[in-house]
Amino acid sequence: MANHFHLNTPLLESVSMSKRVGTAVYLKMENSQPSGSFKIRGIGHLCQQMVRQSKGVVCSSGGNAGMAAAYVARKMGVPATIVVPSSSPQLVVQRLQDQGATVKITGKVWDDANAEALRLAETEGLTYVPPFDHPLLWQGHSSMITEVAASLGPGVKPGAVLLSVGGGGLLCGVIQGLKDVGWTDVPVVAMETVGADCFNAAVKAGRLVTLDDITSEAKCLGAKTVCKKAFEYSQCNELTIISELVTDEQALRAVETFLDEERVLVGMACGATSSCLQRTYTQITGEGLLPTLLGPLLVIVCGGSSVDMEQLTNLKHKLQT
Ligand code: PLV
Repeated sequence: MANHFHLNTPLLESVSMSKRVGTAVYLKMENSQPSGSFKIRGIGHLCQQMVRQSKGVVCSSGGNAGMAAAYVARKMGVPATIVVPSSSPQLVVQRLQDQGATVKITGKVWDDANAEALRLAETEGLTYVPPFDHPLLWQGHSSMITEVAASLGPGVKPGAVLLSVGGGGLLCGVIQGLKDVGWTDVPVVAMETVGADCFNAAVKAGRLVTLDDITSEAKCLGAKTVCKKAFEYSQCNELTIISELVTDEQALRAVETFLDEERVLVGMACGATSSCLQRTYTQITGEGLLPTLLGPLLVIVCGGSSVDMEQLTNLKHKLQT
């Protein structure tokens, strides 16, 4: 068996975004991972440590963590049960089944599905694979920053990292990676959509906040409470984490722009991240987002399997963009 499941993904310079923003923009193409998103880095790492003797894994997911767990379990030869909420599109259920997983639909949002996954782990003796809240996941995700450092070469450091936040696992992994390569002074812009904004709510309140509901169409960002570690990082003086919100409409427009400019179809989570780059340099540095920019912008193109042309058309119709 290979010593890891993820790929070393390309770091591409986006000519269109660089031109619009007025500074170099680099895209870390996590959409090209075998399971369709960055999640395989952390989940692959966690499963390698925890799953060897297991009779099966159970993962609760908005979709993409489940895709990673199903892929890794198939490669390890263990059965996978993925619990998703009813808000996950049928497309995701189909893709999980295609990976050989048993899919269970429980509740309306991820938190409901997670309660069921924990119950199954207990009653069926399955290994629970969390989608975002575990140190092994963050350690696995951190490899994406080590790769970026190797791709950029010595002496080049990003001016900021742009990423999306669901439950906060990606944020924690990227921060760990920044620590590993000595880039803790690089600001992180943490993007969420309105209605899936548990990190922003926590930052504003100065404590963990549980949202009443997930009202955004960015279902894969739909955890009601961000993980404690992500919140702790937001309170840490040595790090600069800027929490930003965009509307679903803005995220969807960014998905379309990304398709036109980069010829890649991404989901709403990536749309939330890349919507930041619809702005100009002056807007980015002048509107309180970033004080100055001392290097290229690094965008984590997180990927995702919950989008196809039909889904995109449905979303456009729903949001009337
Ligand atoms: N999705 C998780 C959590 O959902 C999941 O179960 O798949 N980009 C994509 C494509 C994602 O799928 C996710 C999370 C994120 C970004 C955000 O990552 P996180 O949860 O580690 O902050 C509820």
